[in-house]
Amino acid sequence: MEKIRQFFAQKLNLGSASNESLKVLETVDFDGVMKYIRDGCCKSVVTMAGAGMSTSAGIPDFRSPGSGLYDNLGKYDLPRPEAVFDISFFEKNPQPFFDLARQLYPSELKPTICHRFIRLLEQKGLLLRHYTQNIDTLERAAGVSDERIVEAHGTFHTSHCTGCRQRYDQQWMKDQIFSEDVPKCESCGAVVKPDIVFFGENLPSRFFRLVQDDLKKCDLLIIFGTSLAVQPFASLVDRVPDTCPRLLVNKEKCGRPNLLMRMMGQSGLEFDSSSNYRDVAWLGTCDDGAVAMAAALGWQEELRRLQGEDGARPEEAA
Ligand code: CNA
Repeated sequence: MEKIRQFFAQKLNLGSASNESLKVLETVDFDGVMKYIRDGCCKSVVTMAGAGMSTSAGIPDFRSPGSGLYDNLGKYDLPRPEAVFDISFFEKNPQPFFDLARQLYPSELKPTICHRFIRLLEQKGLLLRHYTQNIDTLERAAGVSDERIVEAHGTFHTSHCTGCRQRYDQQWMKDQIFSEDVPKCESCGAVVKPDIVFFGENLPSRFFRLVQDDLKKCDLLIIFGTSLAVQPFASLVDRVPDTCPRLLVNKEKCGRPNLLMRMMGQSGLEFDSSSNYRDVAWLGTCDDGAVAMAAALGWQEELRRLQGEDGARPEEAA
């Protein structure tokens, strides 16, 4: 009965009294979340990441005004900015995508301090899973283990021929991108496409396989550097238990659902609502946020040591 009351109270936004029993943070702010971690209240942290986590590695995001990709596609004469990542457009004309990839591919793939923080969460035994929309492989480069990462929008790590499905590795694709040609399969001559998810393609089966159980178990959700504008990824924030605190580390507050999302039953993040009992926004860069968290948790030295690493995973370095 209590559960039913709580469900309706939350849906109807009835206010703080009804949420009191769901509240696990002493204070609904950054310090409250840090205390929750320090007190050992969470063991299954899920992190969500977007392009903002990699901008300090020299990779622009999509939507930041001025520096974001969507503001800089004029010369490609596209029907709309998103077309460059649209599978039906790519099938007809892959050139703009590879031109853009050449421009964007960083000369050095160096993880940021925030990527190292994810590795540190794993080393501390707290990271249940890291869900990333990023395709830049920087989590791998930071040494986060494969089993902890879900690359929800695919990855540049591997590529496949669109004809015979032959697989190619990241170095092969990088060499092709810089050869200024559209990459073609060495066996059948068809276009080779990086294994990233274009608009109009399905997300990897690994995402759907893991998401259900992971989010049910999640006892702290940390969201880094995303506008939460792309579905179904953005809807993950709604799938954690009602008692799970949600910390956003981003340059701007986001996560409020639009009308369509509300109609689909999504509530999103509640920072400024009077009934908020668990959502915290830390506004600033992902790197500064990671450093602030490490300081609050007494992990600075370990984070500094990880940052000094070259990124090779122990098994690769051996
Ligand atoms: P987005 O919509 O461009 O949003 C980025 C968000 O990050 C915005 O809210 C920014 O304000 C914020 N932001 C930018 N820089 C920082 C920073 N240094 N610290 C904190 N916040 C910052 O990007 P999303 O990831 O939300 O959109 C999803 C798309 C973007 C996915 O499909 C990705 O594949 C795609 N993408 C990925 C990459 C990458 O792999 N690095 C780069 C560009 C786009």
